[in-house]
Amino acid sequence: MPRALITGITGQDGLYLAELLLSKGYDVFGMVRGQNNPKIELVERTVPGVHIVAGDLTDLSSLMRALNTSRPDEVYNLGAISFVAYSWEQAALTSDVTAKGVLNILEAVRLYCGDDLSKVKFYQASSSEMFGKVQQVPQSEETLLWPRSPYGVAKVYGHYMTINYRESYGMHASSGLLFNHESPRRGPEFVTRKVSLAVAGIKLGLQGKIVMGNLDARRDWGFAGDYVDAMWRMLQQPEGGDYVVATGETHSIRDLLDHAFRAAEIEDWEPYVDQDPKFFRPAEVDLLIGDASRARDVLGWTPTVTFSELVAMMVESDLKALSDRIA
Ligand code: NDP
Ligand code: GDR
Repeated sequence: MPRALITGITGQDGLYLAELLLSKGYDVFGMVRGQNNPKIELVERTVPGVHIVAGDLTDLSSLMRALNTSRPDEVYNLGAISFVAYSWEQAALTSDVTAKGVLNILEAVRLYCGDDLSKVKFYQASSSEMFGKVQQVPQSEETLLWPRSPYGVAKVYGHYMTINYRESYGMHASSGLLFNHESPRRGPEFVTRKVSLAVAGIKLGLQGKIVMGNLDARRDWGFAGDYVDAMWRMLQQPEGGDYVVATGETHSIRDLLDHAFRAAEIEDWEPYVDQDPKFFRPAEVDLLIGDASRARDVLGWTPTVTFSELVAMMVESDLKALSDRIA
């Protein structure tokens, strides 16, 4: 039975990846930080069978302990401070976790492997945010990185450190340059879920309006369930590598609002949407659209959920959850 250790198990991707690996017969270990983390209950309920291990990406010895307990064949580093807007407010903490945390886990894996670095395959959750002020359209593995936030800068560090461990030590280390991916499990601070929750609330008469930031930014949005499959496929290759994972379609926040309100059968959304400068970012990433040809050709990966299906899935899920709550 293969064994996997996932950092960030309590997040959106951690849960989908754990489900996928369990379905493939893996013994799955999920690393959880903090004392009595309340999200342990979510993990136990959603993916029963996952073994919880304690650890924090800022604490190297805790990572060594997590590795010694789980004895993994594959390590998926999904843990991060991942909310871009928040990264300006806590830039140093973001750097400690999202940048230096990658070095800590790479170093822990290297020390754990000793003389046999082929023992563990490593996945780093890199991001389209690294393209920032994009230097090429669409963005591929070859596009120059130009991050626009402390989060983006931290991810660039983790990305190059992963490549460096592959090149320095011959480690099977892969970096997935994943574009935005969403689901009904997305945190409510991210724009898609903020919108799906608000639209459901407005439809049910629980909420009057939604207050947004920049409606002109464009993103390449896919379904998280598809994207964790790409992570797994990377680690099944004979060698580590870097792969863009994206749908190749881009939509504005306005398009997102259009689709979400339409999914709740509300045609004219303008009266329900306000804007507040507090949701605008000091530096914006205006346009993301990925070229995932390499993932398609080498990994045999393609997305299965369209943008409209994704938005409808999220609105329907929130409508159902909110209706159940008020019933
Ligand atoms: P989430 O924000 O949902 O999850 C982040 C996870 O990181 C949580 O489990 C969180 O734990 C954990 N974490 C935070 N701080 C630490 C720490 N100090 N030590 C260990 N774990 C920690 O993110 P997603 O699931 O959406 O994303 C997974 C990864 O992929 C992240 O690295 C993200 O940056 C990256 N990514 C995500 C994309 C997306 O569109 N979703 C696109 C590209 C990259 P806790 O619950 O305790 O806070
Ligand atoms: P992003 O996702 O920054 O792309 O990072 P987010 O959903 O937060 O923002 C997307 C775009 O929407 C605009 N926006 C708003 N965003 C939020 N959160 N709230 C609002 O009210 C709002 N109004 C407009 C933003 O300005 C932005 O342009 C996500 C995270 O998952 C990262 O961890 C990951 O690396 C990248 O996706 C790829």
